[in-house]
Amino acid sequence: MIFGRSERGKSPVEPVTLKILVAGGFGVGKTTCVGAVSEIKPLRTEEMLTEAGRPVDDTRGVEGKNTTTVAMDFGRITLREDLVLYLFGTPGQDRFWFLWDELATGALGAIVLADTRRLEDCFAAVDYFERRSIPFVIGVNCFEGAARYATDAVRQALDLDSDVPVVLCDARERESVKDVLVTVVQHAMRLAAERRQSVTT
Ligand SMILES: Nc1nc2c(ncn2[C@@H]2O[C@H](COP(=O)(O)OP(=O)(O)OP(=O)(O)O)[C@@H](O)[C@H]2O)c(=O)[nH]1
Ligand SMILES: [Mg+2]
Repeated sequence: MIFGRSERGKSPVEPVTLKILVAGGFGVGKTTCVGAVSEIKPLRTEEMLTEAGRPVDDTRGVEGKNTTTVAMDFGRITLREDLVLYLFGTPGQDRFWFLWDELATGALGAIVLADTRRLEDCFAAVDYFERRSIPFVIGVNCFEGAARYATDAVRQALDLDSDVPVVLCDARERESVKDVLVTVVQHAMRLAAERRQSVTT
């Protein structure tokens, strides 16, 4: 072993690092999602929801929730030895919109988490990524007690382009979130290849 070289003399693989956003409405499971897959202790910026915030914080449908993200979540996952994702969870509340442009800079793609009981809460995130041509997939976070809808019904309700992947997931399950991340990376790669091709032809 000579200064960090592996025993067999192979040069260490320099991984490609990609930035992925985890977005969606208030309390849809963004912080949970980053925490479920991150291999490092996720950085969180949670603050207590207070009585003072009640008039501005719309907690309908998430009454059990007592903290909220005020800046971002940050985590990391190695998908393959040569591919590392940095995950940035956005704050869910409208009053933190000013942070989004900062977080979105350099992002390869995004997951928009959706709760079918409050589907309209993810409209703003969908609009945001559509306008900026940032590839995104919809991750329907299947809360217990929420009605299950076919992915095509969700696609229709959100008026999505036919090529936007919609996947069902459980934000608490590592493997489930990992599947959504693989989907977003593949989708972004496919779009990038298509865009390259349309430039060269
Ligand atoms: N049953 C169930 N509960 C979930 C799931 N995902 C998240 N939760 C719970 O829902 C609540 C909200 O989760 P968070 O991860 O804080 O949501 P968030 O989107 O980060 O919220 P904000 O940052 O405030 O917008 C927490 O109490 C979670 O434990 C899920 O898939 N199923
Ligand atoms: Mg959060």
